[in-house]
Amino acid sequence: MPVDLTRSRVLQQRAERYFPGGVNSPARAFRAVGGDPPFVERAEGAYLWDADGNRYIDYFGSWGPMILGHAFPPAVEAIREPAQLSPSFGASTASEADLAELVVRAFPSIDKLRFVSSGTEATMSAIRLARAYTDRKLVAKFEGCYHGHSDGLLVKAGSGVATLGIPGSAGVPEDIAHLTLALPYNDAMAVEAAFDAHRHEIACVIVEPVVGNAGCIPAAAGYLEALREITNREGALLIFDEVMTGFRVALGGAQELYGITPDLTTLGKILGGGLPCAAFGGRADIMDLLAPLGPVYQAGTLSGNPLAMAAGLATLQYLTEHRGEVYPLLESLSESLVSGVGAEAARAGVSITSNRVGAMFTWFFTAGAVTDYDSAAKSDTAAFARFHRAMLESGVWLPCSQFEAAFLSAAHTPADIQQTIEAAGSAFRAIAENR
Ligand code: HOZ
Repeated sequence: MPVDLTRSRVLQQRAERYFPGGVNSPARAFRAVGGDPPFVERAEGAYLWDADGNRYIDYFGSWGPMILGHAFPPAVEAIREPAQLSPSFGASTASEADLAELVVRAFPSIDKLRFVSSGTEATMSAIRLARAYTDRKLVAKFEGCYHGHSDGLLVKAGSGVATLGIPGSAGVPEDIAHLTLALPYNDAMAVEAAFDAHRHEIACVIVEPVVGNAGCIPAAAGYLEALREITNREGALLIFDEVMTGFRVALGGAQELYGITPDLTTLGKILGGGLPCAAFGGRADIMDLLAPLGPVYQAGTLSGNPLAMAAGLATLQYLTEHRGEVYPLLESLSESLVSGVGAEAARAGVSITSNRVGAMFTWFFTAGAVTDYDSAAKSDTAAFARFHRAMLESGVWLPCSQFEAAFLSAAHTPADIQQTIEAAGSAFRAIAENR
């Protein structure tokens, strides 16, 4: 019985009158999977309800932030008071240092940080700092990694850029794009070769230490260590973009999980507990180049916004105090889900490859190992689209692209996992029968 999306369809048509594609961020449009995107009315715990009253088990979690589930009561409660006291002052509040304290405690590589409102701001500011610190121009990034939509970082980017098959972006001048070197992920030799070819020109290497924006792709053993060693040796900065992985794969992100100390880190998503908040931070000698102490300019009216600080604080406080329960729970639920769905695919004779690090994961519709963007791009995206639609029909909402990681929250229950595995079994059988 197809899920009724009548009201969502009307809302989408109305939205298209005002917004290009009817969306305020292209990853939300269902272009890669087809059909109408449900319009969300409310969410609680692991569930979303759309405008037609359909309920879904949510596996995209607002693209990452909702690690404790939607409408996490302490976060909802925490924003009440600052909302009444006025949601923005454009002046400093004590809550900024309160949140910073928790960030610095979780990320020992961060001496100082600055709050911004989005991951895009965080990464573009980190790059500017790296260029100023090293007095070099080039930036090395990896194919399929997505670091927000600033000009220089869209080169061979993942996320919506990969989903929509846009080769970079129109409107980015060649003079800017050629300052970015896009290298294959998980290939340390390619990084060595780039430094050989551009001696003393590469300011930084920016990496998602677990890729989430080409689907979930873990770093191979020794790869992040190699990036650390090469950048140290070559006098370039290593930037970990932990907008997705921060507070997710471990409280202290991928750098805690793998024991690597980057020079700069970008954070977002979970950091704001669902409100617009991100940050970049790292060694004090680099961060102190920022205005007003130093010559690198960066600013934002809503940076350190009191509501975002309050929601972030409630979320990070809970994660810090309950890390011993939350992360093992996320690990075991995610393991059951990913292996259960994998077993259903095998039973139905559908080839998939499951990648997972903690509570971020992807089922790639390809038989081969997925270790970089090229291997991810071998996925049968039409089969993924069929899978996505079938899962939605069964009340399970996955990210609407093969090239976006799925996320699980601490609010998901074993019953949700079981329902999802059963839904996947039916979806795989339908795909197999149609073949
Ligand atoms: N950058 C997000 C996915 N990787 C997309 C966010 C959105 O479209 O809401």
